[in-house]
Amino acid sequence: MLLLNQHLKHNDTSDELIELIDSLMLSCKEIAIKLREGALAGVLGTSEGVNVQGETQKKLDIISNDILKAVLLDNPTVAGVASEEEDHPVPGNPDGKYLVTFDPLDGSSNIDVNVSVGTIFSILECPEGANGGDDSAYMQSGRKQVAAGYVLYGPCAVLVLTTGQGVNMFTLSHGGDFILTEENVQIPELTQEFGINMSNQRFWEPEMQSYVNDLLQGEEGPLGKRYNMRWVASMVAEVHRILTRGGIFMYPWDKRNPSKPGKLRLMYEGNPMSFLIEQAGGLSTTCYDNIMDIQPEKIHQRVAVGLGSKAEVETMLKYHAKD
Ligand code: AFP
Repeated sequence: MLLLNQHLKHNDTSDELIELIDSLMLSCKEIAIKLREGALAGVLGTSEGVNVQGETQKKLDIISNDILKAVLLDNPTVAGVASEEEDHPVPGNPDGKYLVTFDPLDGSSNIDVNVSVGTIFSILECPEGANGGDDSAYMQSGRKQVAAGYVLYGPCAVLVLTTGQGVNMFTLSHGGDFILTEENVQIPELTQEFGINMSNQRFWEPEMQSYVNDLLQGEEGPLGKRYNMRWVASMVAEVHRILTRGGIFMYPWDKRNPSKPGKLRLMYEGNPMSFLIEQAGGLSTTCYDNIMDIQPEKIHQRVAVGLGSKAEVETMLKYHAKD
């Protein structure tokens, strides 16, 4: 039985990074407790607030954000944090080594119906002399991530983590420890399962429409096999399914609002999930560029996402290839 800290030490993770991951997990355990209590703790439902993206905030979005902020900003390694629920980054220790971006409770529209949600995080180094309260400090491509992961709050709470040396899964025990349960996770190259919100079909680019039409044609179509479809509407649950049994997940560009290329956010959804997927042997793309190669311009920047099993993502990319 290997505890998270022991695993990180075995892999020569620096003491500072271990300390930071410890704080992140302390926050996630608190969030897990709040989620478990649900209606008993009066935490379900919608708050009065709207976040910077104009989305209604759930009470638990705010509670989770407050927990993460308080614990992380108390950690001397943290120079600043940027969250989905904060308009601007919040500075921490001016001498701190790391910046943390996070989506405190991804999939929160699912809370009231008791479906899996998760906390997604990405860790970057704070550039020399930069201020963790300035957007500019965070404008680093996904390739610069030091570590990334998520905690999925499902029937059990699972941490999925990469520090750039593969992907490992840790299950939260009754005693409050994250214990290594899956080592060096690898995504199967091929799949017969896809996830996309089909209700947006008419807004997609013709290339994506054509790819999904072919998926739906199954064994009679050009792809020659029957596909199944899953859509949880919590990205953490979709990525977890893909890491566990393969598949392709897409939240593509759509024309509903040209200023929002896709629904998902680059800094705390696209980049950390792409880091995990690539480390597990998969691919993650906007359909045109590798997500982790994008040079960010805004903290809350949106990005089109297509990720999962390598061969399947490559097939999707062929539909988008410009001659
Ligand atoms: P919420 O956190 O607002 O529930 O959004 C979840 C999410 O960002 C991502 O986790 C899902 O994959 C996606 O949005 C679901 O989007 P649809 O509501 O269009 O299905």
